[in-house]
Amino acid sequence: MPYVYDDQNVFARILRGEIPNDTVMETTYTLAFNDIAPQAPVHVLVIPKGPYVCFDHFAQDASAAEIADFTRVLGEICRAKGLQPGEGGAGYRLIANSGRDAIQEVPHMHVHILGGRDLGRMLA
Ligand code: DGP
Repeated sequence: MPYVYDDQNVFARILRGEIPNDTVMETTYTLAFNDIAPQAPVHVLVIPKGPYVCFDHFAQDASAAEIADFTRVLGEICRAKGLQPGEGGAGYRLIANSGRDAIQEVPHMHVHILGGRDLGRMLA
């Protein structure tokens, strides 16, 4: 069944400038901003600007340029925050809640970057 995108979801409204956000990085295809209810010292949400409901939708339908840009932004933010394990940082966790069982709250594809503390063994 094809995905149906709800353009009234909160991240669509952020992308249209209807709701303010604390932007961390913006590129042609991607926006990153601080989570409104941070679960760690670093808690950034990275979203594609395109209308993708969840990770599966993005992985299927996004262009190679969108996917490459999104991935690059994830890495750049982790490095900019000093989390990069290969360069002396303590690491980080990326989470893409997708669908009902993952309790995806906002139906616009997003990846959480969490870091800055011991995140434990739980996934989220
Ligand atoms: P998820 O369960 O993966 O769909 O998480 C959605 C996240 O979005 C959650 O951590 C809270 C965050 N969030 C919800 N509304 C807003 C908002 O208006 N602004 C910002 N910055 N974050 C929001």
